[in-house]
Amino acid sequence: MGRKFFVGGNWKCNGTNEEVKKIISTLNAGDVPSQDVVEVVVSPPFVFLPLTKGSLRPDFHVAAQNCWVKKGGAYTGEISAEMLVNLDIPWVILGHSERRLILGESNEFVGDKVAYALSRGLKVIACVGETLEQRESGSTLEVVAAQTKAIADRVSDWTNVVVAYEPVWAIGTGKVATPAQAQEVHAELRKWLHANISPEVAASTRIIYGGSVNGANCKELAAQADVDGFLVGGASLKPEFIDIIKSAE
Ligand code: G2H
Repeated sequence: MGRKFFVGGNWKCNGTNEEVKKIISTLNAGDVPSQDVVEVVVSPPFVFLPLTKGSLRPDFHVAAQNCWVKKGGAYTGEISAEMLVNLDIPWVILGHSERRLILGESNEFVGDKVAYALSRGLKVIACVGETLEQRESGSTLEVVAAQTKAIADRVSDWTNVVVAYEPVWAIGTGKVATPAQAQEVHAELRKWLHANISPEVAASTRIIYGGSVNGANCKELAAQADVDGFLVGGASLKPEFIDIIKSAE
């Protein structure tokens, strides 16, 4: 079964109004493969969602970087899945390691968020990945399996889920996983989906790689059999994001 290449741009907590307009105009002018070949989603900070949604080319889509775990209400500082749906934002990134590690989001909490967001009709980029310590102690697969299981325990329909494998030691460090390291974990994750969910979900779910992806290293990573795209941080703020999108071809 063909899995359409997916490229996400995670702008994280960056940008001014002027800078966001500039990024959008660069994206709008970019010559990229058609939507039949690649699905592109960019994720600005919440405050820039309406601006981005309103001025971004129609073949690119928009994601929020997080949302609340249940229906909105008295949760100061949170943004609900309902609000994103109301603004016609189709995607949300959940379980990014910066939220897991800095804000203490547990596997179970991320699983609950993924299930709730899907139940409201959002599509989810669900992030998993091990720290350097976990890799060095040989527990990479155990860690990503536990993170994925917490989602699988709460989700039965995987149609609207993209899994982003982001080794924490490769995030924003310039230390990208080698194509072989990425392929190894992606293949193991797909095996896990096959054994624990279904052969169909394993074959159709996109597993994308994130962690210091740039215009220079994307081609070789994209050539790996189980790498179905990227979640790009730093380089998604720069014109080279267009080159990364082109690695879909
Ligand atoms: C990983 C990635 C985007 P960067 O967090 O999600 O960021 O490409 O800057 O390592």
